[in-house]
Amino acid sequence: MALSFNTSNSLYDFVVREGNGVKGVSDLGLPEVPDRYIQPPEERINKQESRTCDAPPIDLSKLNGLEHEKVVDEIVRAAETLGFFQVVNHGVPLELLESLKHTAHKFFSLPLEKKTLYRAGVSPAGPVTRLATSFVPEKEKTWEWKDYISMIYRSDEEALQYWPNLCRELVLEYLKLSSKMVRGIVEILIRNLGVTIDDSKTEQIMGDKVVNFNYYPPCPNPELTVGLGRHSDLGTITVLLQDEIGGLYVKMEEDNDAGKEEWLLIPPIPGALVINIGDILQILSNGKYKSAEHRTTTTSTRARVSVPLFILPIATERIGPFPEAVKNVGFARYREVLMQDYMSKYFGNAHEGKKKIIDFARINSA
Ligand SMILES: O=C(O)CCC(=O)C(=O)O
Repeated sequence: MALSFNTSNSLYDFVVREGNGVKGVSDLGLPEVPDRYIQPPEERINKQESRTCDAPPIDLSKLNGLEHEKVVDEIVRAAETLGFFQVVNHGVPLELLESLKHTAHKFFSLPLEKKTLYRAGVSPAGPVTRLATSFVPEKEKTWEWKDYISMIYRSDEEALQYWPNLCRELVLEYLKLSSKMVRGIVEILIRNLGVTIDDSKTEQIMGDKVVNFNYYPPCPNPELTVGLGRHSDLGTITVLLQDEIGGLYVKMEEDNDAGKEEWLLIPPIPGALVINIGDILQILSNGKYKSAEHRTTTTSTRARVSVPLFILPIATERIGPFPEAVKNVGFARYREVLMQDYMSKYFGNAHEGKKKIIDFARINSA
């Protein structure tokens, strides 16, 4: 098909309005990406200048044995420093993880008319499924090389009715089988703040769940584009399943001696899940835990998939630092915000880094 995208409107129509997404662009086999995908030099990812994170994965099975305290320390320390860690022996069967990746590929290979049933604002399921491209294409100067579908979990019945046929049972099974691990990690982190955790508090912190299938199709110019721009995650924690291609880079809190940003590659480890701290847990912990900025590369040869599971408080919760976490520091770094308002801020902005978003809750003098 000879498509030339002479105007930004024609590209917008093809990618966003007609729902072809960036996969549609990739399938055209263009020799170069359209200008709209070319990142400014400072946002391009220099793989050569980045190091690989060499932290070994944390073995969660050891939480049940003599090394319990050591594993707790490893989790807490990772949350306080990089804000990212990997876990193995997490209780989710490896075949299930393989099926999720395989099914994500299958979903994005569906014919357009089948996929677009799940488009934001089109699906009869309203906000329960959301097929989209980039992050907020209406607002972004430069688009991300990524399509995704979000599946928002409110009940099994709703998921079974509205999520894509192809994956609804599998994703529900994943939610069920990962819930013990998720709860265990969140409880360890909350208890370490000196907060006594009961069922209602747990629900307050992790009442909502969203699973995405992210799809990064092959890209003719990986050096000029990003799969996902710099952002931190919104919620309490995220559990990320990545495939063997990899491409996830995390920003270290401190710049290097030359005053330059340092990005670490989180390498794919067979069978592991990546855990990262979200903005809300940074706020609840009064800044003790870090929600790190991260972003992803694109690749020229194969499509990459990843499956994040976002754990977040329900929209009506008021979120502010736990009094115990304030006491530890002596003052509050964040004010209380309504989760719904924080979400509106988050989804109303392009991926331009964490500061712009979390400053919404920051107390200026802190
Ligand atoms: O694809 C990845 O490795 C990261 C995904 C991610 O950060 C996100 O979906 O927010």
